[in-house]
Amino acid sequence: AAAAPQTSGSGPGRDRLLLLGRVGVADPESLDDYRAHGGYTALRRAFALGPAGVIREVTESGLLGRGGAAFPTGRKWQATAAQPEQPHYLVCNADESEPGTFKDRVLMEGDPFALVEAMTIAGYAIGAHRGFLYLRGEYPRALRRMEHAVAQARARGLLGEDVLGQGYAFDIEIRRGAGAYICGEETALFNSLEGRRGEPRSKPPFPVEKGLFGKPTAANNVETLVNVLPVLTLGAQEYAAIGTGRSTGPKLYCVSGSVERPGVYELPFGATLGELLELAGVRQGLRAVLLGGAAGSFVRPDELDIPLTFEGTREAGTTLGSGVVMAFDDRVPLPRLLLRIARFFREESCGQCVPCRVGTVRQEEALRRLAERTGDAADDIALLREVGRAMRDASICGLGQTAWNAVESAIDRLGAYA
Ligand code: L3W
Ligand code: SF4
Repeated sequence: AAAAPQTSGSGPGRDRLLLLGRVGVADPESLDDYRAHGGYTALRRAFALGPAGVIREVTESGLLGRGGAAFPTGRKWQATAAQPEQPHYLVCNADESEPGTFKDRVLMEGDPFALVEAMTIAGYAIGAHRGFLYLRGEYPRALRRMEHAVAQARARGLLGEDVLGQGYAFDIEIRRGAGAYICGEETALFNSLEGRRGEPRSKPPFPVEKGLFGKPTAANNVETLVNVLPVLTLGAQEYAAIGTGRSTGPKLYCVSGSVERPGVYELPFGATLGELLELAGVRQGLRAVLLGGAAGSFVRPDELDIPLTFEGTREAGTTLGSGVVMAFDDRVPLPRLLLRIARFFREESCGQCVPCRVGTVRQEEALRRLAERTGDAADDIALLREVGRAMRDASICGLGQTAWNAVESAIDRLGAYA
């Protein structure tokens, strides 16, 4: 996976890359090169603003979480900072495991100091002195780069007892995941960090109140944190002018499948799906696009004018998720693809709650019968709907709640099995 060739276009945020600008340009192993390319100006501005000033900027920027759920980052930080209980923790969710995602990997491999700087700013804002980077186990190069960046920052006084001589103590611990998709769910991730089984906890209480080790915790995705750098260097107003009213700033997209140039693309919110696919070189015979990953939904080739914003995709009955865009041409057998998605959910269900544990098995069985034409198609589709509803309504966490999304959209929007 690599940062793909980008085009400029016109309008706010189109003239430069705010997230990928250093990827493939600055040496990811050189702190000096990072600084020569604008590194650590955001942290200096953060110290000048103070923690409350940083939270104000982030809130006014309109930054929404990039892990898939689009929660306002300023509100999360404010709620964590306001908790009287100590200590506070920062957790960076780098357990990027959604099928079709590789944007956080590109950021960590290509611009690791940016994440170190952004985590330091987040820690400062929420009043934390320890930050944990929970890194997907299957990302060895990202691990090496991040370990090197943390060590360099520590050696140069940019982490440790007295960051930048400002009297603020902050350090980062890197922990590797062990291959379980569910550990990307924030509370399962906390359990994993605490040495327990990686099973989601019921929410509320939300992590801002009781998170890692039961303490106030802000958990943010890698891309969310890296966005804080342009928020501070541009200022909230200039940042908020990029994108649309509700979805501000730049967004990374992981484009894969039947395209000429798969890779990570950066565009301001508001570009259309068709525009993105054109950049990636969509092939002839496009049959469907899976938006939002395995937990997302399929759209048809006649729906490419969907604006890529959180609200625009919602209005179109789909989701942006964390920015996965998988294109499929008419050579891809849809029933086999759906079966593969179902297998993923069945394998990755943690098994803690019945609707998901049993539902993901029943879903895969019905899809297998449909793919192999060994049952009654109408009965199996009715069963899928019933099981899907139960999973959506009664599962504890997002995995079970979304395990039927893609299949449902394939039946209703693409006419699979019709
Ligand atoms: C304080 C409240 N905090 C919510 C916080 C909550 C969490 C965030 C979002 O993710 C998404 C799904 C898929 N006071 C709060 C509050 N929060 N209310 O806001 O919360 P939530 O529960 O809406 O979502 P979530 O369970 O954290 C689910 C996406 O994740 N997904 C896959 C993601 C995969 C990747 C990847 O591989 N990189 O990101 C699968 O379901 O889009 O929308 O922090 O604590 N009142
Ligand atoms: Fe585990 Fe699935 Fe329940 Fe989530 S919904 S807690 S993955 S069994």
